[in-house]
Amino acid sequence: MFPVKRLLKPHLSPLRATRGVHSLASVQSACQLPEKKRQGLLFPFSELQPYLDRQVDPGSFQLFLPSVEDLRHAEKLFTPTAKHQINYFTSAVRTDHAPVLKQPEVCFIGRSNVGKSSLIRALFALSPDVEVRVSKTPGHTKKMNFFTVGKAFTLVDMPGYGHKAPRDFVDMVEPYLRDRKNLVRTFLLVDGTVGLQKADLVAVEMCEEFCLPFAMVLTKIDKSRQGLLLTHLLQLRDFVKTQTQSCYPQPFLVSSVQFSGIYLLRCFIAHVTGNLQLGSKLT
Ligand SMILES: Nc1nc2c(ncn2[C@@H]2O[C@H](COP(=O)(O)OP(=O)(O)OP(=O)(O)O)[C@@H](O)[C@H]2O)c(=O)[nH]1
Ligand SMILES: [Mg+2]
Repeated sequence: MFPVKRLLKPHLSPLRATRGVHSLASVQSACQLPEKKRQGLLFPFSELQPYLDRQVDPGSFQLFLPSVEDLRHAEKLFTPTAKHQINYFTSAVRTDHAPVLKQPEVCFIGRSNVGKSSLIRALFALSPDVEVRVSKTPGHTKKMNFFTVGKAFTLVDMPGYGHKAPRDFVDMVEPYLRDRKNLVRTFLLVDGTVGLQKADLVAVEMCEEFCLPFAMVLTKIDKSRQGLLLTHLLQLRDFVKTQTQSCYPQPFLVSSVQFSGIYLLRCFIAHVTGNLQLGSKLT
């Protein structure tokens, strides 16, 4: 097991300015909290489960259920070292300008302001000098931004669709989703305070049309009352079950502010990019 200091102060290149690491950025720090709080951060569904109707099977919300040890192993991928650097790589406005990379890639799409950049910033919180820009103003991210995680995988932050989104969202994102050979998983973010919206269906249709393996993520769960959040979660699960073919059946719950679900999502990314077998060490 890593000593706490090592996790809170990961090795950083001396050439890069270092900002502070969030106090909840690591599994180790979450594990120091009281049991209920820890469980809620590591496995956010546990907070909603007591409110679930007995008729509803909780299993469908816990299909991906790694151990805390798995979460710790996955976290190593998100912890920079001299040999394993995490960097902003480049931006592109067109797929044919996108870098040719061999590593498996994951991308984040969703409505403008849903919290894509904030989520990526939280995933990279152990590498705080990687700059991921977020804004209160919708339509902030106007390009596809590529981040490399050592030689393990690439992560792409996409511009949003909907209100004030770049006009060419479809022109930019559709060819990327259709043609990107190394894309192994698309994360489609849905705002947890409002649930699935009409505008989200465009993105769902794109993923379905190209038979992309994708997963839904409910964001900003710190902002919703638990009853409303559970309603949105159940709606989303039912939608995925009945209306999609290539979506992972379990929606993920995250708060990029409170760090709920961040460790679990890191683990899922490590797993789908082929870097982590559950129950064993990093591959
Ligand atoms: N309370 C709360 N606010 C959040 C969370 N995630 C994002 N936000 C806020 O939502 C706003 C939009 O966040 P961004 O991450 O920039 O959203 P985006 O999806 O990247 O937006 P575009 O780049 O415009 O497509 C910002 O004000 C964030 O602080 C969250 O988990 N909880
Ligand atoms: Mg953004």
